[in-house]
This record gives sequence, C-alpha cells and structure tokens, in this order.
Amino acid sequence: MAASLATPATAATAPATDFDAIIIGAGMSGMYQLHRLRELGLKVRVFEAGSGVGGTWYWNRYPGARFDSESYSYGFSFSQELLDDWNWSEHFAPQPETLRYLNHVADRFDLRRDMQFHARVAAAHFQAASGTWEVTLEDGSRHSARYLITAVGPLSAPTLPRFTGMDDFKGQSFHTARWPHEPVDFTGKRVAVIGTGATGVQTIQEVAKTAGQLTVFQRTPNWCAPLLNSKITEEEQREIKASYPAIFQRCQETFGCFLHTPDPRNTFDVTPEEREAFLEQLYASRGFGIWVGNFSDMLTNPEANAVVSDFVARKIRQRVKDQAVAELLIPKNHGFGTRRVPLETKYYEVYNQPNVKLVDIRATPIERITAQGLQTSAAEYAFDIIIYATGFDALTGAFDRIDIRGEGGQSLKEKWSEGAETLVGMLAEGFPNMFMLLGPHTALGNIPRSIEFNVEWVTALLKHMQAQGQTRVAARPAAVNAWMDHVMDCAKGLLAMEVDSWMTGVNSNVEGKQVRRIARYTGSAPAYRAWAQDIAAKGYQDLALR
Ligand code: N01
Repeated sequence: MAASLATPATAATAPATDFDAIIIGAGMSGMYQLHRLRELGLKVRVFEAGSGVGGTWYWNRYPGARFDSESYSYGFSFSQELLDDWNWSEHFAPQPETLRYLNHVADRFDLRRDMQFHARVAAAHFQAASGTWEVTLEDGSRHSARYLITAVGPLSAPTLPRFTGMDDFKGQSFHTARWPHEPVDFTGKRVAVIGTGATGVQTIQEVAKTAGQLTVFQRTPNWCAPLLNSKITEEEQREIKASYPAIFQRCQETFGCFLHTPDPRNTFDVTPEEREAFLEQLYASRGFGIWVGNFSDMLTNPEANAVVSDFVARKIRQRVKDQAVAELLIPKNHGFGTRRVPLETKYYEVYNQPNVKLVDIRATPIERITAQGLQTSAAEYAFDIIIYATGFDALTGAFDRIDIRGEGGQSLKEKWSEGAETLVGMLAEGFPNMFMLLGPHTALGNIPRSIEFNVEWVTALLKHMQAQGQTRVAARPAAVNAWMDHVMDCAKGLLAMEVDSWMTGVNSNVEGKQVRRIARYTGSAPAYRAWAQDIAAKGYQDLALR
C-alpha cells in the first residue's frame, strides 16, 4: 500500500453563499482570526480540508509528536479565562494534548459554527469589478467574500520522495503529516523511517521503543540537542499561572518569541573554560536555549560556530557506543544551528539498541521501493511499515497548491516562481483584499506569538477600513520593494543562508525548489513587528485604500 497525501472525501456540495471574509484553514491562525473578525461583526466562513480544528496539530499525529517550545509559551495569550482554565501537563506537551487544547479553544469560543470541514479550497480568484474573491472548493462549490484570508500554515504541504515503485509496496506506509487517526502498532514489526529532521527524530525515538527492527535511512544528519521534558508539578503549575503576564512579555522581547534569548557575549570574549562551562549549562537546560540562547555570534561567525559544533559532536560521540555510527550521526556539511535543531529525548541512545540500524543513504542511495520493502545500491530490505518523515514544501507550498489569481488573472504561483514577494508577509502586490497569516517573510520562531500578532494586525486594518468606509486594500509596489530590501538585508552574513534546508526554500522532492532563496524573515520578531506597526502608525500609507 503506497503512502498517500490525499485527504478524506469532501462533504456534500453546499449552496454558494456570500461572506465578508473567507478564511482558508482551521489551524491556530484561522481559529483566532475567526474569533477576532466576529468581534468586528463580520460574516465569516472558514474552509478546512480536515475533519476538525488544529491545523499542524490535527495532521501531525505521528508517534512522538510534541512541542519543542515550552507549552506555557505556546498557547494562546489573548484570553485570561482560557489561560486560567487550561493546565498543561508537561513542559513540552505531546500532540494529543495540544489537539485537545485546540478543540477546547474551539468549544470555548464556539468557533465550529462558522467552519466547514472536509472542504479543501482548490481556487480563489479576485473579481476586479466587484472587488471580491470567488473561492472554489474541490467539490466544485463556489463561495464569494470581500476578503480572503489564508491561514494555510508554513509547514503544511507534505512532500513524498520521488522513488520508483512506491505504489508497489505491500505493507503499510505513511507520511508523518498524514498519519492515520487510529493507533499504529509497531510491536515486533520491521519498520523503516526515511528522514531525520525534527519529525524523523521524534518518530524514531518513539518507534524504537516497540519495533522489532527499526531501520533509519538518513541522507543528512542534523545537530540535535536534549529537550529535557518533564511533567509540570502542582507547584510549577501555580507558578506558571501566576507568571503568564511575564512569560508573554518575555516572548515579545526575545529574537524568536521563545523564552530563550542570545547571550550578549561573543564566543571568544570568554576563556575556553568559561565557554565549555556555558555550553555544558546550555546542553543541560531544557528547550531551545542551546540554539537561540547561545553566544551572540554563533550563527554568523564560522569560528564561533565551529566551537559549538565541536562541543555537540563530542556529546554525540559520548552518547553513541559504536563510533562509526556516531560519525554518521555528526553533521559534516553544516554547522550547529544553521538548520532547524531537532530537540530529542534519548535519540542518540536509540542507536545503541540492538533493534535499531542506521543506513547512510548518501553512501548507498535508495534505488527503489519494492513490494517487500526497499532497495539501496548496497542491499535489499524487507519491511512491514515504511514511514516517510520527508518534510514539507515549506512556506509557499500550501499557496502553490491553490490556484490563487489576483488582478488581471495573475497567478500567485507564477508570480512567486522565482521567490515570494510580500509586504510584511501579509500582503502581496496585485492581490487586493487578500491577507496571509504566517505568509512568507513573517517572523516564525515561536509560532503562536506570530499568529497572534498577524491576526491582530489584519483585524486592526479591517477595523480601520470599516471606520473609513473603505472596502478595497492593496499593497503599494514601493512599500513591497522597501520591505523586500529589508528582508534581503536581514539575511546577509547568516551561516544558515549557506545551507540547504526548508528554511532556504530547498526541497529535493519538488520541481523548481532546488535553488536556495530568501524564503523567510530572518530578522528579529521585534524588528518584524516594528515594521508592521509602523505601517499602521503612519495611517496605512503603504497601502492603497479605497
Ligand atoms: O522536515 P525536514 P521535518 N530521500 O525537511 C529527508 C517543524 N517541526 O518534517 O536533510 C531521502 O526538516 C531530509 O533529508 P535532507 C520544524 O520547524 C516542528 O522533519 O534533505 N531523504 C530530512 O532528513 C521542522 O524544521 C516540530 O538530506 C529525504 C527529512 O527527510 C519542520 O517542521 C516537530 C528525501 C525532512 O526533514 C520540518 O521538519 C517536527 C528523499 N527523497 C517538525 N526527502 C515541533 O516539535 C527528504 N528527505 C514543534
């Protein structure tokens, strides 16, 4: 059975209806945007391909999926009642808990009555004469609205490898982001995992607990660091509840909206002994501290980066018994933190287990999937289950999958074929009345913090337009150019820009996405917000409003 990226069948065709706003996606962005637009008295409809709310946390049900931002920094911050009545059980909550949380949010704010599930949007075309958007679902039904709001997620378009024979496999196979809703039993089974990004690492360390034989096919090792998750004690719970204002205030101040912020010192400002002690302390602290709370020059100065990479490489050698395997797990083509750092729980120790084998598919590439398993250039393998942890067509992939056309019938996919162009990641020139939540060039980091900012910015703009009696908004070309110059400037000198990853827009499985580009905003979240707030503060002169 081949892994499928298909979604469940669509519901019966609903009659065409007019709305003030159509939101695509019922993940965290779509949910919060719906809540805010209702407060403006707008008639809103959310179209969601899945059967429930949750977006990322709805789709990514793979074993071991969990937060790597501290739970209490990740939840919505906009409602005190919501903060009061939800208790996170762990410092980094597992996916089922997060999905329960998001269903709780949907219940508490009665969100589902304006949502249509099993409703995948196929096309959205701007109608110049009326200044509205016509949205077509995959089932053929058509709906129109004045405003189109994309809440499609930056990492939501999963991609499978393009191996021959994928349809021939007789066992079960899954992409991690299209995981079945029923539990999958690995007990005693022969399991393959292809991919060792943040998803692969979480999956591998969980599946290794029960699989009869787990074989990991690794193309590029990543630098992983300890998550150090634990249950939240009653005392910690009380402390968290009392500290919410301070927690969210801190998130507003840090580079990526995480609780961690870079150390002001440069790597070589301190003695080798102080450096080692500081790195030991980071390695023993929970969460992203070692990535985003490290020395200030770690992500820009190659010598500084080499010091941290060497430190983490030593840890890997200590944790993995077979030194040949340890060497395979140590990245050689990029430095620490220049790709997204997967956070792990005994990931490296998994390779000390007798039931786990690591295969380097750079040395011995996968040649094809077979009926029984797969074949590399060196050997044939038989499996009961193949798991594709092969990632996403990031940032623009979810847009590319919808036929979005703006003024003059211009296709967004074509416009962005050489790279996305936006104004603060939320507007695109030539696409009036369309707003993107977490579009390309928004600050990512601790994502819900960016979501809340994006939603509130769009809501404030629509409120302003309501007050002025305006119904059409478009990004001015000069404003887009100035913003894009800023986006390019931010990326200069970053070691991450010299590395292939979804963060530089590279996906080997997608035609035309083999070239690195500036696909995301690499400045700080406060700088991002300042630019967007400035547009509002200056009376939206960067936008053509009428
Ligand atoms: O995807 P990835 P991901 N043949 O692109 C390999 C977020 N996230 O789903 O590196 C063989 O990072 C590919 O190999 P290579 C987080 O932001 C958050 O893991 O291209 N291998 C790589 O190893 C993260 O960064 C959480 O050489 C192939 C892997 O598949 C983002 O999502 C948890 C291949 C893909 O790694 C994406 O992570 C999980 C092929 N044809 C994810 N194609 C949280 O904890 C791809 N690969 C919140």
